Amino acid sequence: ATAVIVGAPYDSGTSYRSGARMGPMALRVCDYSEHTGSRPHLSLRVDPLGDLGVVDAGDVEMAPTETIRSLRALQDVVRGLAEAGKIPVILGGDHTVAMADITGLAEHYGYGRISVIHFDAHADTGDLQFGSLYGHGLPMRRVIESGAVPGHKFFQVGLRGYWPEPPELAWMAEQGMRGYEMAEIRRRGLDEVIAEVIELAGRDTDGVFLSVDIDVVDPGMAPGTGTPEPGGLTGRELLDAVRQIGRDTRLVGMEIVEVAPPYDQADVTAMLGNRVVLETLAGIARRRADEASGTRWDE
Ligand code: DIR
Ligand code: MN
Ligand code: MN
Ligand code: MN
Repeated sequence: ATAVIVGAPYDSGTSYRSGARMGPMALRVCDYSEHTGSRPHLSLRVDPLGDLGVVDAGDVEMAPTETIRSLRALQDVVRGLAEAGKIPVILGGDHTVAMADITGLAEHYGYGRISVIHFDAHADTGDLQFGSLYGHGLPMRRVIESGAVPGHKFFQVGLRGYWPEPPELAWMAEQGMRGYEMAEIRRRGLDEVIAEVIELAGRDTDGVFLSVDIDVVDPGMAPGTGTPEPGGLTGRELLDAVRQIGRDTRLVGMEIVEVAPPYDQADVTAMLGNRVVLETLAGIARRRADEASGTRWDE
C-alpha cells in the first residue's frame, strides 16, 4: 500500500461544540467503494484506491482524559508509516491531532524539512486554550514553536471571521506564515491562489503535508462541524484545490479534521470529507501515472 488510513477519534474538549471524535466512522461510512469496489476517477482516469493500494489501519486509541498519551500514540503511528514509506491519511478528530500528525512526519523527514498547506477558516495559532497547551485552536503554533515546521513553510487558505486576534496575527507575521484570506481568494480567484501555494510550498522542501479543517467550507455546504464560520469555500472549490495539490506537490501525508457528525445534515459534511481524501489520492495517483509514462494527462 502507498497510502494508509488511520482514524484519530479525538475531541479535546476545547471546541465550541464537540463531536469530532465521531468523525472517523462517519467519514468511512460515506465511502462509495464499500459497495461498488474501487474504480477510476472520471476526469483523472486513475483509480485512487486500487492504483495506490489504499488500506485502512483502523483507529488509534485516544481519549481527552489522556491527551499526552493519545497524541503520542498517534504521532508514533504516523512516524512509523512515514518510516515504512507510506503516506498516512489521518481521519480526525478535532484539529488538536495536527500536532501529532505533523510532529510524527517531521520526526521522519526532518525538523524544518516539510511544508504545510492548511485549509481552515481559522489559523489555529492560539497560545493557550483554557490554560492548556493542547486544543483545536493552537496546533499550528505548537508545531512552529517546536521547530517541526518553520513559519515560512506554512500556507493557510480560507481564513475569515474574527480570528485570529491582533496579537496572534502579529505573531504569525513574525513567524513568516502566509495566510490567504477569503477576500484575497475572491479577488484573485482560487486557481491563481492554489497555483501560488503549490509553487511556494514546493520550494526547498522534502515533502508537503495537507491539513484540511472541514470548516474551511461554507457551513451551508458543511454544517457538520464544531465552529462553523459563514463565507467559506464551496465543496467543489475545496475538491478542485486538493486534487491539484495531490497532483502537483510531493505529498507525504494528509489529515481531514473537524467533521462532527452530531451537527451534520444528511451526511453531507462527512461525504464531502470523504471525497476530500479520495480527490487528493486521485491527484497523487495521477501524478504517479504521469511520472511513469513521462506525459501529463489533462483533465
Ligand atoms: C477558535 C476556533 N479560534 C478557537 N478555532 C477553530 O477555539 O480557538 N479552528 N475552530 O479550526
Ligand atoms: Mn482548525
Ligand atoms: Mn477551523
Ligand atoms: Mn477547530
